[in-house]
Amino acid sequence: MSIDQARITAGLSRRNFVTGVLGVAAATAGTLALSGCVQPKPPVVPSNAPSGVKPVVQISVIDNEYSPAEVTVRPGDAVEWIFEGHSADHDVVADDGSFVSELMREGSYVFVFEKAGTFGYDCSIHPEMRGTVTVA
Ligand SMILES: [Cu+2]
Repeated sequence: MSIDQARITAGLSRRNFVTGVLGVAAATAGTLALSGCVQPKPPVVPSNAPSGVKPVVQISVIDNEYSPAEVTVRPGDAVEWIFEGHSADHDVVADDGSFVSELMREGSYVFVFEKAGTFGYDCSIHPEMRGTVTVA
């Protein structure tokens, strides 16, 4: 190996080292930023719907939104979320933990709302996915 080649090799490995350190620092900062605002997901609440129940409203869970995002039902009505996003798993997590689905890419989750009120929910992976079920 000539002296020039040795210098080039040393320069390259130093650059790789710096890039590596910066990469670790960026990854650490990213983890800290995430853990700062994302709450741990509450426990999954299995569907409380009797078999054969007919949902009054169906909400599509797609990448990356609930459609429609706002629905209104009556006490005792069943709401069904149909998972049909193709690029990511999603779930339905009530702000108060009263209904919480598994992370899914297909399938559905049905929940019967007995109590009146306004129930906000989001996706544990994509906090920008927001929805509201109003029971009145
Ligand atoms: Cu999601």
